[in-house]
Amino acid sequence: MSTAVPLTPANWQVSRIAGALGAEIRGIDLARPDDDDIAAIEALLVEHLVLFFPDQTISVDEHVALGRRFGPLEGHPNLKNPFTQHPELFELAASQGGVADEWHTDITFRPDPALMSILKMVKCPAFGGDTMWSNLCQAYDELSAPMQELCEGLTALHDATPHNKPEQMAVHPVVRVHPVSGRKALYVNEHFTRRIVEMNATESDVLLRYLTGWIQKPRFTVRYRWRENTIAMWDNRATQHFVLNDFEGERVIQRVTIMGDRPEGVGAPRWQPWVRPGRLSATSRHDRQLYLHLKAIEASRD
Ligand SMILES: O=C(O)CCC(=O)C(=O)O
Ligand SMILES: [Fe+2]
Repeated sequence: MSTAVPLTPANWQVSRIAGALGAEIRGIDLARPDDDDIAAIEALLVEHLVLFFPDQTISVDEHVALGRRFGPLEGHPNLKNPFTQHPELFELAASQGGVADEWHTDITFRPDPALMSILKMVKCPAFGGDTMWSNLCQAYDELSAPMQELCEGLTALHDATPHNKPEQMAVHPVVRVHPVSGRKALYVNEHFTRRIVEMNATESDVLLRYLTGWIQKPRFTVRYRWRENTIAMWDNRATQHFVLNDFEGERVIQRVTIMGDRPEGVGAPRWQPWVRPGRLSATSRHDRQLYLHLKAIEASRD
């Protein structure tokens, strides 16, 4: 197998737009990418983590076809999709509450969260509504060595409470290893991550608050000012994103989501899941969700 990095086609212009992540790409027509274009995009995505392609007037069919070139697609597991002819296409409209103004990696309440997403800006407001992304590899790299070591040994429980489905849960490593670049990424987010499995509830709250706030440091981020018909692609294995809820009027995005990636940690968790000592009490409720989920995982193994 060749390990050569695919070359960026000579007629593309690639401009980095922030120190941490993000590049704008011009010179390609995403309605008709060939195999070399797809390979070049995959390589650029691993390098820059989020790519922006301005002035791409692709149709819904072309958007879905583009997504399929990168892997199997999936519509949103919980949120309603108005595009019945394309169950894989997901639309968010501000007029229907579709503003994702909390930092998150997509769909981490699933055992196999999204691998990447391709978003088209369909209607954008006259001002505001920018989206931010954060580089989770840099956020990990800049932690102190003892904090890195602690985090590498931990796992966390994620759930779909933001979609009113707290029963949908998954456990992931707190530090995941990117399957292509091999870089380590800090893999907890304020939207879906509920609990560090190996810690008591108060320790978990403090550490999660710290880590989910840490990834928001401006130095790790890029902020993108949209224009209609810009396509964005992000590597969902190594980024979080956030939409600024500072606009008036309508804002509509359409997204296809490439699924199927199961996060790998640095190694097995270094500690056992937290077990509350002593008898049941009022505070036992803080461990109930964790306890029930771990029992369900155990039962499914039997
Ligand atoms: O509207 C955006 O810019 C991004 C929305 C979002 O969180 C997503 O599509 O996953
Ligand atoms: Fe999102």
